[in-house]
Amino acid sequence: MSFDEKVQVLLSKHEELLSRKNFPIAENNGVFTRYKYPILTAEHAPIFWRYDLDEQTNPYLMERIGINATFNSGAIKWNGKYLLVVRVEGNDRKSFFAIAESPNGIDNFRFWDYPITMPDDVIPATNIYDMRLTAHEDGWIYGIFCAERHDDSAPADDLSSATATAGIARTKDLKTWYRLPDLKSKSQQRNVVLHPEFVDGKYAFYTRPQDGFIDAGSGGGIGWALVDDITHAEIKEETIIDQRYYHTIKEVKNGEGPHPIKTDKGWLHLAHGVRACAAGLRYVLYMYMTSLDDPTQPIATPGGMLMGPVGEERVGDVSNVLFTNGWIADDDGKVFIYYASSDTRMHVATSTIDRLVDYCLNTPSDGLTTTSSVEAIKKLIDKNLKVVK
Ligand code: BGC
Ligand code: BMA
Repeated sequence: MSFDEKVQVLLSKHEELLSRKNFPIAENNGVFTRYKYPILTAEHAPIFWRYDLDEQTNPYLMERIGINATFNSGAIKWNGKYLLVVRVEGNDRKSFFAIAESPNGIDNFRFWDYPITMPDDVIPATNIYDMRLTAHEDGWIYGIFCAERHDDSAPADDLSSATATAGIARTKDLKTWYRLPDLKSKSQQRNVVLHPEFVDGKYAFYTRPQDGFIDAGSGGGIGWALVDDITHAEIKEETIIDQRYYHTIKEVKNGEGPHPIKTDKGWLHLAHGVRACAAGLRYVLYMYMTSLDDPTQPIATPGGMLMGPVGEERVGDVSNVLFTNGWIADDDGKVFIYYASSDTRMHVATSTIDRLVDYCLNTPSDGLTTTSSVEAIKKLIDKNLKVVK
């Protein structure tokens, strides 16, 4: 095969993958529907990001820049298209952001030609990841993401200690991004999300205070903070609005997913919860709702997980992980939940606002003990036996 023919084979195989139709999986629990194929994998990265397509400089047609994973993506509906700001990770373990666009939200995701050039002028970071997108009522689209740096206060031979800070950037067109100073906070922060509306005339952030780079420690859960000036954002006071508890799916850590969706019954939240086990940390997705009048007040706390890793989702670079930082609600009430499995690939699940609100309002809360879980099941059995017997 000639060099040109080999290039054609590469391109046509890639096109086959990109244009593959996705299918809903028949079995579902009435709450959400999973889809057969992941919507983005490392193989979806454009051929021209990875191969040098010049026979003179790459006679073996080898991959020159390997892509390892495509995961934890922010999401936004933009000019009628479903856009993800994907966390792409190269073989060099550096993450960067790149936009992938789909006409229908469930398949045919294609990366824009270039990844995002995120200005690094404020305080350079070693790695950036997990962007939450917010089209704020101030007219800007914000991307809040984790900026990670080596912890220089660690002993000289410790090359693993790091710090996590919330990076802030904004854009009007998703192409040119302006970087603002990182969020100032007494503690380290990951999973910081900007609320879409002003609250008391201020910017409102969901936060996740943490004692160290990994340990949430005394940081009690998902927090909330009002900020006067987004161009010099600083957390002065932080209230915990969704707490962690012993022996729950969020015992070790939790974090806000994408920003909540406004519904007529309250703000609908999607988050992740983490517990530790012999296999390491297990990440699952869960939901809660807060009041429209006071977004710091929980009004529904369905117990347990909404989704946990199943099948091939369970295995990857960091196994046993589902993570989400993007969803899109269409005007007709359909919701596209974008989630990543095992820090490796992206998936979609669909639902509706009505179903998710119903799920939140009618799933029993976690009573925190076996006894109360059994009581909740018995209550349902009592009700059902009147119907089926
Ligand atoms: C990884 C993140 C991870 C964090 C904490 C970072 O170095 O890039 O994916 O969430 O460590 O484990
Ligand atoms: C975290 C997150 C994600 C990642 C997860 C599992 O702390 O912020 O980046 O998906 O760990 O590795």
